[in-house]
Amino acid sequence: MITLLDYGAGNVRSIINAIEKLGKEVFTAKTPEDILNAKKLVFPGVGNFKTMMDVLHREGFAEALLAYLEENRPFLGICLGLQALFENSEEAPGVSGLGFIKGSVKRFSVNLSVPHIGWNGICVKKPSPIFNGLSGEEKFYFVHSYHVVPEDEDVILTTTDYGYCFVSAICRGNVTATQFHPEKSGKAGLAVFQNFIAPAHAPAAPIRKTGKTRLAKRIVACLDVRANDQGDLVVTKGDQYDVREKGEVRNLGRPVELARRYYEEGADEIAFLNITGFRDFPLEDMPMLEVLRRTSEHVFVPLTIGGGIRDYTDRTGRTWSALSVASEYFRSGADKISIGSDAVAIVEKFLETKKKSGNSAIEKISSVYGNQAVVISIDPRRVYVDREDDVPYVVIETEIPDDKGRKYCWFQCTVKGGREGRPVDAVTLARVCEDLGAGEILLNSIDRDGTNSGFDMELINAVAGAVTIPVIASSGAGCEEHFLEVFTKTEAEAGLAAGIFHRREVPIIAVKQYLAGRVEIR
Ligand code: 1PR
Repeated sequence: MITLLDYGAGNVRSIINAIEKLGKEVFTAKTPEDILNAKKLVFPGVGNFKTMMDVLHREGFAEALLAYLEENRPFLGICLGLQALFENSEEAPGVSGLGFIKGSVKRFSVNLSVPHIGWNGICVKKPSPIFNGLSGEEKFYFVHSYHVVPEDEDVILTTTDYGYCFVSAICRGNVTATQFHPEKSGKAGLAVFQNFIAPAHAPAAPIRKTGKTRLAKRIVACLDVRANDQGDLVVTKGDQYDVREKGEVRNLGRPVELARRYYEEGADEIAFLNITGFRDFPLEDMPMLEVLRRTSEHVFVPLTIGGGIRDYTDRTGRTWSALSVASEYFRSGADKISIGSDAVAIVEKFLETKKKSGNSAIEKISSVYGNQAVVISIDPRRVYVDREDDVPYVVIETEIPDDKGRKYCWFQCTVKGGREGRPVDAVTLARVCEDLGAGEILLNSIDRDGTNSGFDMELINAVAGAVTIPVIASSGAGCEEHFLEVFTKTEAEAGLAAGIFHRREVPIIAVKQYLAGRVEIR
């Protein structure tokens, strides 16, 4: 029996699923005594350092946890569960951590996107049974803006490079804690859990004295999901957002099965977009929650879910906040939520009032679950103009003139699945959303969607150049070369595709094989 300390933030379902997949039962600690009685304790953390420490103290968990650690009993901390062991964090000045390890937690100070999101390597600094059977060359999934800085070098188990070298796991006696998420790190992550439960009879990963690790470019498989005319939830795919063919919604497969297939084929992340979420009541859309729950039983890479995340009033007159909708998605297995239409409304309001309301879905969800959990999905369309100063938007000079020969365009944001254009451009939208607390941009293009003609490089460069958070390039992938192009000619950190994967035209593995040796991949 493994005891899990769940203080209520984020996605612990994946951890439970990972441990259960390995044949162990998980018991969730509800009282400090449960911690003291644990045989093996897993402490995952997501979100904000202060929120976590407040809850640990309020529930009496902090004292019990420290007592458990001081007795050198088996412990696996994950992400914030590593940071909690330290004395303090720059994320919450004045708030004390558990102080079990001397040292502090610092924000990344790099000329790179922060949060550090994605698959990166580890340099193992001392032998540990937690890495039994691994080569030490595997990549693990990270998502964090802060990293630990221990005073005592002896506790360092692994380091990772992101701008500079930082400590990505520590170990002191039976206490091990990782900055990366084993529950989201595919087979290598499952091996870490297995070793925590019962170390494999295999050598520990070799120690690496030198060498740097590199963050991989991510390949994301996207599943646009909606009910078809018979009421079944299906994966569909549009051409420039039109998902109907001969009047019928295209049916390209079942969401859970398809997600599992993409995980097995090596997808680094899976995104589900509930494309009619804007007009449905998402919390009544139980099949979608069920899809997430069932997917997270077998898929151990990050899951993003989008569609319908906004404040709304249901048929009975009850009001739901965007935060409560997001919370339900996180509880059902999502690691990140993505906001589309509502982000446009939020930005329009911000531009009108010139101030942050503090109440928007972006601000609220990021303050509870962390910036990294909030993705903004943008659905822009090119609008051509004669001159650069014709419109009050960010205009670019384009190498792809329209049929009238016009060489300037802006990228108009749309809502409701591209049905309605709004007076805001994609570059401004991305900038404002970053400022409000978004952690990542999923950048679609209605012009390129489903065309197989390649990503819109000009759009991606315009947006990626305006923000410091990671950008996922989406729409138009037709072959392996398109991924190479987007990773070498833009700052995009991930490439997303749908049609070519669903139709089995280009398998994920073919994309990976083509990129290997050309760009860093997992
Ligand atoms: O507005 O917050 O309810 O969210 C709705 C979400 O659904 C948005 O993220 C929006 O992008 C998405 N969406 C709405 N309508 C459609 C549609 O297709 N009719 N799908 C839609 C967007 C775009 C991509 C697609 C890529 C790659 N799909 O995610 O997967 O373009 O496709 P490709 O590789 O085949 O070119 P809200």
